[in-house]
Amino acid sequence: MSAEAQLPQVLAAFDFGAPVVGALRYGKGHINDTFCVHTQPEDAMCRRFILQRISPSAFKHPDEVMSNILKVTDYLAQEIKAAGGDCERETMRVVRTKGDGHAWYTDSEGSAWRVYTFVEDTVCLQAAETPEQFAASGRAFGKFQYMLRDFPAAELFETIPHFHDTEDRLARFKAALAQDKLGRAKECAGEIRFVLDREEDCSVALRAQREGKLPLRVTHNDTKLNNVLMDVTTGEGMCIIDLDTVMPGLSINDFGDSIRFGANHCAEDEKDLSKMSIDLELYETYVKAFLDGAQGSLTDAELEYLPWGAKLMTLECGIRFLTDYLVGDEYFHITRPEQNLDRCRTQFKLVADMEAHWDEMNAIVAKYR
Ligand code: ADP
Ligand code: GN1
Ligand code: MG
Repeated sequence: MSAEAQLPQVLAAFDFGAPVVGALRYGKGHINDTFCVHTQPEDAMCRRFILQRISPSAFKHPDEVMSNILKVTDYLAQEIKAAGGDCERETMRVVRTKGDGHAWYTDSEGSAWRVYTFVEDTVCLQAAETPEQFAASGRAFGKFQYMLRDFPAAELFETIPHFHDTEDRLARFKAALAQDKLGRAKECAGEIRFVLDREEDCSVALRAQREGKLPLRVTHNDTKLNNVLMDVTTGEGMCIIDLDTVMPGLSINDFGDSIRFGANHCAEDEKDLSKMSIDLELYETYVKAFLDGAQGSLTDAELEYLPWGAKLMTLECGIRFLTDYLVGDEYFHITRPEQNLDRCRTQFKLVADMEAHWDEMNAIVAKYR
């Protein structure tokens, strides 16, 4: 059943505090089904909420996802309060169900739904319009990491096992390729070669972690620009959203995924690959901003491996898009055929361009160490 078809029972389940006047598809996420719900209190302005069906293909244990989110948002609220901030806007707030006050609702098909208050007076950008906006996102993600530096990581579930385990992503790609169940491999021989030529790279960060060089921290793991809401007045990163993958991870991956998505001028599914290249000025802007936000909490080794974070998150994401294309687009939402193949191609073009500018990427980080 479509998410829309479940809306009447789902909307009836949550305690919005006022009558619901409508719910419309919202946002550009690739994973969850997101709706914006409007309510009309009797004596106040219309209020908005974010309603989401948690993707069953991405998250096998929505109870564990919600347990993590409640713990992390409670913790952040305390940190924000202690720093004199506004916990209503600077972190997500979960809205409970009517009656039993659950943090999520399970529909008649077994899918889990949750509601957040809408963080108003913010914008969600698909691409930075100015370097300042990119810097603001970097400060916000760096600060997120800093605020969670003492969070007890053992309390968190691994919501998607092996999420940024690039070696495992490579193995799953090879399995999909061996099966080639839709006969699509012949359309992407160049992309397949690109991955196989970079097998060794897939182990670089994991080896550094195994050798004890890179520490495990509590990280966001999905630090795209569109996962931070910017304050419309100040332009600063107001609230980090999409907390489904907050779990133990590497700081270089949080840095790297932001670079992958934001330090270029190309949509993730652009067909014209000549538009894709690393913008080293934006890269430098983000390095500085992320480190400012992290307030000295990163080690020397983490700083040294930041460029690897950028390259590996881009390579890994391209491998994930390619794998999903080979198996028939089961994971990432698509709105047209071959969208996942196009997404893979932009990522690999970006990896190649990072390789061509590798010395500069390292030199920029060295300036801020
Ligand atoms: P996905 O996992 O599919 O990316 P997200 O949790 O990122 O889903 O949400 C999708 C979009 O919904 C975001 O890009 C943002 O535009 C919007 N959004 C999510 N949560 C909020 C919120 N609390 N307030 C305002 N907008 C939100
Ligand atoms: C997904 O959920 P969203 O759209 O913010 C994905 C990320 C990918 C990204 C690529 C849980 O992010 O890992 O990097 O698409 N999230 C999940 O755009 O798999
Ligand atoms: Mg998102």
